[in-house]
Amino acid sequence: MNRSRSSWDKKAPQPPGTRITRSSSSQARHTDPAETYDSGPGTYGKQRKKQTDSALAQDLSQMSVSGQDGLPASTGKLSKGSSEPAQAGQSSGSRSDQCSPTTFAAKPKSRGGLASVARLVKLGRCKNVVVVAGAGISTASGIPDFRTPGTGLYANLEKYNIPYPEAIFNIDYFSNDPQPFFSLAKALYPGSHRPNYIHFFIRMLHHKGLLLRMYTQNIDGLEKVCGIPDDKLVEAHGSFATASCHLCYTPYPAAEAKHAIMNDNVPTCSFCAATVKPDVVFFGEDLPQKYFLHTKDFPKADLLIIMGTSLQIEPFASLVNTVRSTVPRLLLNRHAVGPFEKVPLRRGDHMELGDLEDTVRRFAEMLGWNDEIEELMRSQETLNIPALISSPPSVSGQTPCQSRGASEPPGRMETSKSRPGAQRGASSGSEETDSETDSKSSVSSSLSN
Ligand code: CNA
Repeated sequence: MNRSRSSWDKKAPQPPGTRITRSSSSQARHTDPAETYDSGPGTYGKQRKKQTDSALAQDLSQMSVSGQDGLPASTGKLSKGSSEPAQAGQSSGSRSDQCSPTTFAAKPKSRGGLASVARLVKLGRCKNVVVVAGAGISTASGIPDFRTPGTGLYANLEKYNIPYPEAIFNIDYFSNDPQPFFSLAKALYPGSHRPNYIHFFIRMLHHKGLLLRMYTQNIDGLEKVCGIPDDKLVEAHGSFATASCHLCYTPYPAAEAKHAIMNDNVPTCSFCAATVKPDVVFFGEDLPQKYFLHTKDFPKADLLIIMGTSLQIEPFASLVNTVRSTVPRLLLNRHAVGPFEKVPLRRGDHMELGDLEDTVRRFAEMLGWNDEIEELMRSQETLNIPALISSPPSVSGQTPCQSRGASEPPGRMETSKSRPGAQRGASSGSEETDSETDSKSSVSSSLSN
């Protein structure tokens, strides 16, 4: 039985109840052994901090206050296909925005949104970074996304003989005819693609001890291949790493499921004989339990980076509205999506539009991380790509008919027809922290660029 959209809304986190101050979030900082080679905030002395703080104050004075709490409690609808490229609020992304750590502190006026966020990171104001990602982070690895016109999977589905694009991930459709999904799965199974610069940038966030969690919609497994540890990763739409019966959820050896699918056979459940599928979440299915970590993570986040997603799939898309209203949100994508389609942008919202790999590379250069990322990539080049398929059914940690949200409130995957109220109560808090002041300042930069 499917739960309705509104039932999910009721289960949505209430950020004010879990508000944390900047100091408490600092205490919650995650550490990593690799932090010993951290080239981040520690390299900036008091004098530089003073300089940059005065630049923040300057930004603040230039800020257009009309952006303050500009979003109505309930944001506009984002229906399928409505995410046309938005121009307003777009930062230039021009090469002139490229700044070395030294230059952007000296020339604050030339900063774009990307540089403003880079500066916050370098100032040590972002220690609980949450990354929200979609198929756009893997197109540079040669995996098509869903919705990019021309190259996206939805534009190339004739060969699957399905009535509408989403049918390929519709559980009822699959129940009736699994072949379209199995044909697609053959192309998507992990093992033949390599993580790209964007994946390694996220891994570097972890190395620096700044990654609170990455929430990915991707099912390609490239986050794990590039070394983002399991406890830092939420694969919200599942993965090919495990498999189970689509009806009774009896686990099935993933390697056997892969073998059958790759050889055009249909794996069947040993318990009820229904079709087995990889544990990729379909429309109408519950999201994995781990997804509910978001109720703790998002209120704790001090920077949200959204990359390579059209924010069209619920409930995932609404996560971006559950950070505190003063937390900077950075969208890196080809075009504006979700709340970034609104004009004016919310205070603290930045977007850098253009090719994602190019943007992330510039971001890494601003942070002074580029060499380390390239070194990391080089060191992994010679490694074999793990297939990430586990054979024993017990690896999934799931039990039949229990795994998919029997006790916890399920989040079921839906294509976004309407956008639930943004910032449910998130702006009601009255405390203002240092990081909130930064957030205003960086918005000013965004609006004025
Ligand atoms: P989507 O709806 O196709 O959106 C992708 C977004 O990324 C779009 O806004 C694109 O404009 C943008 N984009 C793509 N390439 C680039 C680029 N090079 N530079 C900048 N922006 C780019 O996909 P979503 O992730 O939003 O949708 C969620 C679906 C997609 C999930 O359920 C996934 O399972 C599913 N999916 C995953 C993969 C994968 O695992 N790699 C591939 C295809 C689809």
